[in-house]
Amino acid sequence: MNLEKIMNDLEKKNPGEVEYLQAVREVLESIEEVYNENPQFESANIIERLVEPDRILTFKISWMDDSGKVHVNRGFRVQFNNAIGPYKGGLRFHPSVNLSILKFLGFEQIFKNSLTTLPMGGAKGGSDFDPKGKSNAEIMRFCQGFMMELWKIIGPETDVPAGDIGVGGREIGFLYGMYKKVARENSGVLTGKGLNWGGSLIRPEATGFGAVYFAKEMLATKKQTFEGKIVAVSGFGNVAWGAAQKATELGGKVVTISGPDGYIYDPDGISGEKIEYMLELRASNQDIVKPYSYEFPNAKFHQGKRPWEVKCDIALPCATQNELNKEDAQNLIKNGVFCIAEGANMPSTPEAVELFIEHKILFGPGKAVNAGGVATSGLEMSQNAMKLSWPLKEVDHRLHEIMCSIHESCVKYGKDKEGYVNYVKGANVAGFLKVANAMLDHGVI
Ligand code: NDP
Ligand code: 2IT
Repeated sequence: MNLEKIMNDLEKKNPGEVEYLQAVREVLESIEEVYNENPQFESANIIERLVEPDRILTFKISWMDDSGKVHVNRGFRVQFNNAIGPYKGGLRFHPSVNLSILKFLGFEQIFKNSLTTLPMGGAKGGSDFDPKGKSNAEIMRFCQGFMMELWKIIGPETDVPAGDIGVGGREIGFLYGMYKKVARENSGVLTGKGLNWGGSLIRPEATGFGAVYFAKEMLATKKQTFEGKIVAVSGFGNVAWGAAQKATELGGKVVTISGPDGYIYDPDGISGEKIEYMLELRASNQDIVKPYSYEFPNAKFHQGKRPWEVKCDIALPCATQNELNKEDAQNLIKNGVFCIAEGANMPSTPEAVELFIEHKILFGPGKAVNAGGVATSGLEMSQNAMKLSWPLKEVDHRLHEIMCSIHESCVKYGKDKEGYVNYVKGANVAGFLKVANAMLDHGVI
């Protein structure tokens, strides 16, 4: 593999798509060795076929706000690769959404979904719509407009979207309502649905719970547990909430949450009613981390700062891409961190990842650590196909088993001669091999 030539060609073809190029480079660097050992991949031109999405749908959403003003947003669905199953991946509503971000997320999703052991291809979609400060009625009208375009290319055996940043249970409800009206079927095309209409128990918690289950496995390789550990979490959304809850349950003390405006340090630990309060904050659609420090006076709000300056044993970045840079990594290492598990997608910059690996710290990349979300989406699809619902214990047990199996795959392909597990390499190689071999089986299509 001529990595630099591939990257140069890709940069020319996709100018300015920084996040997408970053995600591709990370995967290619990891798989270079196994790719070169298997000439059948090169003969079938697997890399060029893998980095090009199967198709991208771009569309316009015009919608009216409560005052009668008309707005226009852009919607996307990137169907990246369906070698091992129907396209599957979330929808993100955030003003920063563009094609580069959705292509990076869709590309990551191919390997993440492959790791889950379930038959799901990779996709991502969303819009530059900003849910912040919008009323329920505005959100509903926007979701309906979005689905009026998206429904044409999705289906329970074709492409199954779910949530991501800015898309939670409420949005999935509005999207699903419109889908079943126009498609005239009720077979569960989205995941993350409400429990009364085809949703799965544990799906809302699954990404955060799964991330902590994965971190637990990483810690066990060093005979460590969460018990008594100081845990720094970023974000205060769906993933951060589940991670904080499970880390606390396992005996850890979560001392931070964050938003784009800064972070909260709570020396008493963020647990119980405080975690519930996080949910209230999230649901309010406002700029919101600050109110936490009014509600719980021992907690301090650090304006414009990130939680990585706090002394902690375990760091769980659960907010967004590139939210932990080289300087943050240096701070964490200096303060004695020994495990980083990425609840978000690509939250650490390549320089930060390099530092963690150089210092032989337990570092779990997003596509392995946060795969519990999409895995439980896969379990929701299974339940919908069987037209039944599993009890909570069964879903949680399956999620736990899947996270252990992903951990095993990472160790299998990532352990070096000295016994250090490079989870980035392990996850990328394991994810890649399954997809690449499926592509070979299917011929040139
Ligand atoms: P949410 O919308 O529920 O929460 C995202 C959180 O991150 C919000 O608190 C948001 O605040 C905050 N945030 C956004 N930008 C920044 C920033 N620049 N700095 C600090 N905080 C920021 O999304 P999720 O919890 O669902 O998603 C979080 C991450 O997890 C994303 O990377 C997502 O791709 C990933 N993920 C999600 C899965 C899921 O099942 N939901 C599954 C796997 C991964 P604000 O809204 O104010 O900007
Ligand atoms: O990034 C992700 O894995 C998600 N947002 C969840 C995708 C899904 O289909 O459940």
